[in-house]
Amino acid sequence: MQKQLAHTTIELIQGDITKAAVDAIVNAANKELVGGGGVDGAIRRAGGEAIVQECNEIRKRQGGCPTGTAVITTGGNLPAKSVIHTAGPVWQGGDAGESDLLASCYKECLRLASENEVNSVAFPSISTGVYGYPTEKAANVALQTIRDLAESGTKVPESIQFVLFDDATYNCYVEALSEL
Ligand code: AR6
Repeated sequence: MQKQLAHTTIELIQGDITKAAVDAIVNAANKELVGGGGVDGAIRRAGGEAIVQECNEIRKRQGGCPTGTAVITTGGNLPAKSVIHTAGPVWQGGDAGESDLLASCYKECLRLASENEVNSVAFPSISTGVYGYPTEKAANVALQTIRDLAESGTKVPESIQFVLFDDATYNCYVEALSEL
């Protein structure tokens, strides 16, 4: 499924983000930038040591990647040239600023994308795995944040994909995009 928002096409795909042939893929990382499971583990395995090394250098230089912010590294052996790592919020019931922090992840990733001449970017469903953010709510935050940016005239990549791993997640994003 896809939808045009101003100059940006949003496309929903079911699959494995490590295979995405785009300028940059986004990693649902942690604020320490140490490898984890889920999509983070898959990206580090497929991308190789160059990604791990750059994350280690960033951690030494600036201490990591606070929740709601993002950093960019090489894509190593991935088809994507770069990986944008962002740390999503851990779901704590919804009253701990989770939605603003999740929106900030999408904004910061897209800001880094623009600064680095990224014309096509692929996102996973940030925070909805280990971090427990309800997928339906997260899909609305993700898509509404991108729509607001695209329609405000902020420079955003021409192509934004969501590469969603499982049926339930894909279906939540289809529903949210249909209602956008
Ligand atoms: N391609 C696309 N999506 C994937 C893939 C893949 N190869 N593998 C898993 N997903 P999660 P979080 C989906 O847990 O909730 C890590 O340990 C998965 O099904 O990866 O932000 C980090 O190091 C789910 O829909 O990320 C952090 O410590 C979505 O990606 C922590 O987990 C996000 O699930 C971050 O947790």
